[in-house]
Amino acid sequence: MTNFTFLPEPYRIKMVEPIHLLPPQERVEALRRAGYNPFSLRSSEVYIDLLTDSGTGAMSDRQWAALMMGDESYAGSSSFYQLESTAQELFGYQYIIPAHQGRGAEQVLFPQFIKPGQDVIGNMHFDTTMAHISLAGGIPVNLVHERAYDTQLEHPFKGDTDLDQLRSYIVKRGAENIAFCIITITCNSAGGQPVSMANIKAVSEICQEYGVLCFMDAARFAENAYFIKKREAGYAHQSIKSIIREMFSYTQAFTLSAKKDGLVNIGGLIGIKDNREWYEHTRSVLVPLEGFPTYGGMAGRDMAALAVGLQEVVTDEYLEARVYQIEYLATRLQAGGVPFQSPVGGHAVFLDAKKILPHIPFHQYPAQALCNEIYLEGGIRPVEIGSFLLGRDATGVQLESPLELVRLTIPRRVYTISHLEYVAAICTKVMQRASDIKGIKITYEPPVLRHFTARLEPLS
Ligand code: P70
Repeated sequence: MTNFTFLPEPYRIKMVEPIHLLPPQERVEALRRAGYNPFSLRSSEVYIDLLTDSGTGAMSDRQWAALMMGDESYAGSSSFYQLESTAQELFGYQYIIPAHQGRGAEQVLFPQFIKPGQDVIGNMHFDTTMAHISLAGGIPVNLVHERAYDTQLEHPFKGDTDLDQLRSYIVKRGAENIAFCIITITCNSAGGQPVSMANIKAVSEICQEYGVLCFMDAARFAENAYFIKKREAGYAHQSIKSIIREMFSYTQAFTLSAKKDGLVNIGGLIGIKDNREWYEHTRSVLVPLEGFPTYGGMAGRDMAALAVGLQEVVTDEYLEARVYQIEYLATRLQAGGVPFQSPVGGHAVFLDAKKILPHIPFHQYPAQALCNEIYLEGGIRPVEIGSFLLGRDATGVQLESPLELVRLTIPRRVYTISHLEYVAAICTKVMQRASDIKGIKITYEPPVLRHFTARLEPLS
């Protein structure tokens, strides 16, 4: 962990949204009603909501002002052209296509490239990305370096793809059986871990050598660029913008959930570097799925706010404060003896439930049990990233996740250091009674993406 001096948030509060902590007995009842699945809690039952950093951020006064200037024209909205030119300039891509959110972008782009039975390779696919690859008939394959699975191993870029594995996988499988490679920045499922520039470049070169297309899942592109600036030799004096330009120069297309580093509550983008044919085709697929190409599922005002968000997110001042909050929480958790994926990434601290609850086997969902205890202790809502999220194989057998993580996801510009102090104190208290915590079992589950709506019950 780096030594740091105290860094106050670079903003002040202009409007407040009250939050309330329910009394302990009401939290017990709320969790029971929610089927021991924090996704089913009402937000009014949550004191500090760390479920996700997606669409939960606070917009700036400049973004709210832009919202009022949104052009709601169905076709040719001036808000779209503002967004298009901002994104073209930022990413260095010729073609920008709006979508309602990241998975909207995925469902438009992916099926164009995937033939049934082909693989889609990458460092580590996020779960909606996996779902869209599978829906298009593809097979998602993760080739992240194995150090991502060791939560105590210090390495600056634990989101890197294993280059030896990448090469041997392409050779073994045959390039014709691979639809494309997609690099997820930052690597969410491994703990928001960044990918180095050297690795992005090398993945792109290997793909090029074998004729495999190389794309980016770019949800947290600015946080990734910040880590390159801070951790990778040769980038300390480069601007975030020029780092972003270089990162995207190595890929041919991207999907982007604007709900993260776009600093807006809803929105997404597809970027195509220079292939006119892909662009024309993508636009025609967009119309029935997401909408006309100058709105693609977004309101004019949301596109206007996103154009401003893309400018704010690339400032050093914003990114420094963003990453500082995560590091601050990590430092306080470390002081309380709570183990987590280290070093921390850009959007969350991922607690290591395997280490905290070694007595609970994966099929009793230790990370889900820990999420529930954190809610009961202090009204904080984390999310499970482990075997409960992973699900079952085709024969119905529960899969074992290599990592059992509890994600304390920090929304952008929403909470202050004092909220994070509280979060650390609550997690430390739960840690102290960890040996008394019991596993949990599923009582109802839907067949796909079960973690959103499943119901569970604590084991006695
Ligand atoms: C998250 C959310 C979304 C996401 C992502 C990457 C790398 C694409 C998408 C899809 C989803 C989530 C998870 C748990 C609780 C709530 C929400 N990630 N690629 O929090 O984008 O959501 O806009 O369709 O991380 O990590 P979109």
